[in-house]
Amino acid sequence: DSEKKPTVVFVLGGPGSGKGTQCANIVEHFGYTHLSAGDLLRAEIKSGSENGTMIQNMIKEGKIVPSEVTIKLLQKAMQDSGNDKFLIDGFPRNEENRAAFEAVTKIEPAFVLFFDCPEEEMERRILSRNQGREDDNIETIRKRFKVFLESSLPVVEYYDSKGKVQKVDAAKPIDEVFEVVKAIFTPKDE
Ligand code: UP5
Ligand code: MG
Repeated sequence: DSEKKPTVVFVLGGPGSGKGTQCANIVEHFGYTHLSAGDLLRAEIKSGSENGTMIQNMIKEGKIVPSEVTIKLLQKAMQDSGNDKFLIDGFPRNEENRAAFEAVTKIEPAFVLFFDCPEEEMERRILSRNQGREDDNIETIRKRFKVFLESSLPVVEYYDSKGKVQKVDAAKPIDEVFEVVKAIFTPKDE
């Protein structure tokens, strides 16, 4: 059809790599709407929806919520935003997420922003965050790391094989990471 498709950037990286932090910066400078799949799922738990308990249990175990649930939330948030440029943070987390999103929305990402960070640093950040997240305890953090390595990194590798990954060293201080991110989003002349 003739409807113009929105621009989507997938923002991926391990737990605590700084996805949410950097997305907030990108929104301020480049007019994107930030959609954190994890935030949308946590809001769904709070809303008391019928899926809430299932989502809560999966997040507590560091498991990946079924694609159809997450994709519905993302689609609704995209429609409600009125914008046509999105940072989708923390999704797709596995091959099935990726294929389902493409099949349902017919959207392919413009590129993938990948925050590369050593596990010790990510663990330190999460343990000092103190925002009351139910998955920010050492047992769940270990499970999240395992799922990231086994299921989510292959998605990054898939997009890398298509030349679509912009990899950023995320172990540096927040402002230094953003300098690199800013250059990626700044339109180049010719
Ligand atoms: N911080 C950030 N950058 C820093 C820097 N450069 N130097 C020093 N400190 C830095 O940052 C984490 C902390 O580190 C903050 O205190 C920050 O100030 C500091 P943040 O920006 O929050 O990192 P982020 O990568 O967003 O970490 P988050 O914990 O949100 O990542 P996860 O991927 O683990 O969490 P998410 O919310 O995406 O998913 C949670 C769970 O939801 C998943 O485990 C899964 O169970 C479920 N889920 C799905 O099932 N499907 C989905 O599609 C998405 C989620
Ligand atoms: Mg986050």
